[in-house]
Amino acid sequence: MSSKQKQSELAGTDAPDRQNNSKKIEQLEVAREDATGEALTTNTGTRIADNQNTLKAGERGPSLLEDFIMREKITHFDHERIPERVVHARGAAAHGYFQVYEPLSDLTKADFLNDPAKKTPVFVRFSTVQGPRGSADTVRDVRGFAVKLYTDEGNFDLVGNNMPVFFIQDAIKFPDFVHAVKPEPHNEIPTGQSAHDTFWDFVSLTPESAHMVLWTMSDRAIPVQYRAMQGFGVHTFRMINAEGKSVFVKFHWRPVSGVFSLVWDEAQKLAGKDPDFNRKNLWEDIENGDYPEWELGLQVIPEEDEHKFDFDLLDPTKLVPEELVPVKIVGKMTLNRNPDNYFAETEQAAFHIGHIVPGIDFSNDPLLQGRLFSYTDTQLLRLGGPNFNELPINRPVCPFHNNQRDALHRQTINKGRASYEPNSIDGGWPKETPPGPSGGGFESYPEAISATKIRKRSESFGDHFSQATLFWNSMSAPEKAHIIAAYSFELGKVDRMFIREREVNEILANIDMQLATEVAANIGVKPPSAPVKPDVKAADGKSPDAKAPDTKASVKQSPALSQMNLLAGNIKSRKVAILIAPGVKGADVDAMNAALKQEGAMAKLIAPSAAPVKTAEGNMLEPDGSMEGLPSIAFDAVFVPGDEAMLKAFEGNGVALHYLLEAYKHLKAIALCGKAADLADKLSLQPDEGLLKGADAGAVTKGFFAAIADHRVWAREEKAKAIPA
Ligand code: HDE
Repeated sequence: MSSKQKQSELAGTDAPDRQNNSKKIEQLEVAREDATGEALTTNTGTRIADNQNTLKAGERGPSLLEDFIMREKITHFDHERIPERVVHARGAAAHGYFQVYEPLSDLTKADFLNDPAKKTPVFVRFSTVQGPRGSADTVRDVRGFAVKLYTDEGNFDLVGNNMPVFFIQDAIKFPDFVHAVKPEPHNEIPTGQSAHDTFWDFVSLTPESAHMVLWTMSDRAIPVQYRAMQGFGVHTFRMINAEGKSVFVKFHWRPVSGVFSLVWDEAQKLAGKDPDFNRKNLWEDIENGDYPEWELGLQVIPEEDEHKFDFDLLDPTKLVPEELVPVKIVGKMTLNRNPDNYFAETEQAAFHIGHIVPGIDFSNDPLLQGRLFSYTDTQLLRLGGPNFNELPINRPVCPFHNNQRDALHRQTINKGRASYEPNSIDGGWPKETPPGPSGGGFESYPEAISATKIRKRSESFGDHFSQATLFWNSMSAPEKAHIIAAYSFELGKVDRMFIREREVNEILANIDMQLATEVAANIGVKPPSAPVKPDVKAADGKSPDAKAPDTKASVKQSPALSQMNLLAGNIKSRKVAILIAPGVKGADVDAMNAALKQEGAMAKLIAPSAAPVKTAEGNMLEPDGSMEGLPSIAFDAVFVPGDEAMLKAFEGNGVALHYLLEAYKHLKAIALCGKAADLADKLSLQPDEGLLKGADAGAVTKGFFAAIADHRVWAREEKAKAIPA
């Protein structure tokens, strides 16, 4: 049996719906290794007879240096670790494909954006930024959203985040920013958190970070799932069409599942009870055939409009409000296959913003320009030399030839005698491809530049607060309350009072006085009477709070920034806990299960213990987990079938009672059937549109599904505060 056959039999990986990314999958197949049915050998193929005992001088004697089998095994083990990514160390990834809806020939000559029949393989890695490889998934942090598109014209890496702006305007400040947010140098505390002095010291002294810090204090920093996040290219890029005409573009990924987040208490608990929450959901959804999808959106800005806005398109701390430039949806990305090996694929994936293809080009954003240096540099250290693009996960699916040679871990065996150009010995091959409308060699956009060499930031980068205020003004009341709570939590953990004061007076008060006043009250700082001019000079030497004149295109509110407006309006891919216990009404369980399935949601049966449960009808149900093992925080909603038996199951069972109380506290949809409805009174759960009671599953389904689609019962938030955490 071929290893390919074995592979597909084991994992079902050749299912037809996973074949769309086949070019890359076929390429990876060559590197796949499957030991099923094979002999255990050394790395040089010698079959091993005893893998349990070292070669010794006598049964009780010393080990012999001669034992090449033991030495090889232990040596390899000793060298297993490579440096983790200096940022974005914790991540999870999946394979899939991208398909454009209509040819975008007016915008770009990039081939993968011009052929709707073409399915371009992708590998996408999601990550947190601050924590190490072993840290928890659900911490408050930015999420990386790195997409590698294996196009027929070379790899295009769109290395973005789940937030559309960044903390700093110039790459030279990146090491300072990262040192400030990472664990403190003397004691390596805290892990996976920005709630500490050095982070707030830096950002309170860096007004350009105000906008992005506001995003990280919002619910965007605690997504429920990767598939529930937007992705953004952040920088302004260029696209160039076959006629050589260029436009500016901003890249967006819109999740088909909608955008929704955890609540903070849930995020903190998950970090302990299920640190792999996000990566596990991604994995399970793909294994279950419930493939995460995103639509690609473009904001297109003609060259002549470059200076039309009240911010600079090159400033990465600014977004382009969708009210000024709508997002044009152009294609869809589907993730449909899990990696076979975490290290070989996810860990060794080397993303680089500098991997682009003809038809796409950079802008002069100084953060983008600095990144062009950093990504190759970091792979040299992390992956041990300049041949990292030869690793199976990084290889392009199109041919690649050049005169780069040798170095550590070289894989290819380059034939020919000439490794230079021009040459006549090998007929001059490989040869350049002149630029062309399509299939041509890469050509940088011939942007005219007349400039003086200077270390100075453009004055057009000087307004640091208007867009932070725009974001704040665009939030709904619950979102604003969460932002205030997040600043209060984080700053409350800052030991130095002068840092708390600086953040309130010089940053928050410049964004919004209500925000500053409420946070101040929560962290023991005297509420400001007026915004204080930041006591630092921006890099342009001007005061950093200078607001741009209102003469240019601007907006005061952007509904597109509020998550409340980004729900999908359905319950597809939501996770629902169906609680069961001996004597449960099996008809309710079956009815709800079927109804959820029909809507594309996923249900799990959760029992007091992991033991099988006998229904009132006498059937046996296998629970998917116990209430302790799969707590309510792992689900979007909870369903309690009838009847009296369920009431009994809750009696004297603190874990079960906590299950419902916690779901209520976290504003989740809860449906109670038959006699089990008495639980609401027992637990003093006050009725609202997310707490459904009915005779049976059929009676509650409609309201239950509507509440799940809304994701949280925000109206309950005040009442729920009384429930102990
Ligand atoms: Fe990165 N960033 N970054 N970054 N970044 C890295 O590259 C860097 C920035 C982003 O899943 C590193 O391979 C500099 C913005 C993602 O493998 C490193 C600057 C955005 C990932 C690096 C930035 C990102 C990285 C660490 C300021 C959003 C994870 C390991 C100039 C648009 C990719 C690595 C993955 C990773 C440098 C700013 C996104 C050190 C110098 C802005 C998603 O090269």
